[in-house]
Amino acid sequence: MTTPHTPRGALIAIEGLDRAGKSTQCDLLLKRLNSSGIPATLQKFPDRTTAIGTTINSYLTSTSHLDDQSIHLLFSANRWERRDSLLSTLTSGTTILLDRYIYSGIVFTAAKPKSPVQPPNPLSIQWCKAPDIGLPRPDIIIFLNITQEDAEKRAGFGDERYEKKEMQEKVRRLFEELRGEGSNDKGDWWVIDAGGTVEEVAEEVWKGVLEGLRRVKEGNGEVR
Ligand code: DGP
Ligand code: NA
Ligand code: NA
Repeated sequence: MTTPHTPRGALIAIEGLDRAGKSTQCDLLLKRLNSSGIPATLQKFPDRTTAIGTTINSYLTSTSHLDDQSIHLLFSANRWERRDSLLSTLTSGTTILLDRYIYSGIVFTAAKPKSPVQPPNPLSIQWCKAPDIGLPRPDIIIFLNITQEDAEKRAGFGDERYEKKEMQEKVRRLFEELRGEGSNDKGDWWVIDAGGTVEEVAEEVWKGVLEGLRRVKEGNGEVR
């Protein structure tokens, strides 16, 4: 007797600079997946609801200080503490949308000013990547691309620690660098112009997701 086989869910990461509209687009995409018969759920990172997330939140809102290395490891730990639940959700056939993931983890730390230290540099890309090794890899990465000018015009810009022009410019360059490494990462990057209306962006995101899912199915035929 064979057990009926549930195809696994897909892991879809949404990345971008601050104020690119990630959370809005995640909500819309979540609804669209579910109404299209693809059961899906949302996981936001950092997940500020856990004990580690509470520490991260007080760091981001600048009510506490932590050295660059410690906060980096806490951001990573915040993803690790969700790993089992991510994997079991995927196995049960539910697709997961990630509002930020390891790519933010890498670039936001690597963008920080480096202290003059002996190699190995503790803020190098290589160092930044290390603690996330072993976390589930996304099938699809959507990058919402917004200009610095547009980001600054959006409500709330500047509220949190990293929302400063110089930092965001470094983050932008580092994201470009990571995307350039594309073939090292199994997941395909879909770069979407996030300067349009909410509806226009949502349409482009949807097209990217459908095409991404099609490619994954072509690859292993497993995903829902
Ligand atoms: P958000 O809640 O999506 O606005 O993210 C809060 C801020 O934290 C945002 O500026 C991006 C940054 N961030 C997200 N994930 C990480 C991470 O893993 N490491 C670091 N250093 N920063 C992160
Ligand atoms: Na933010
Ligand atoms: Na957000």
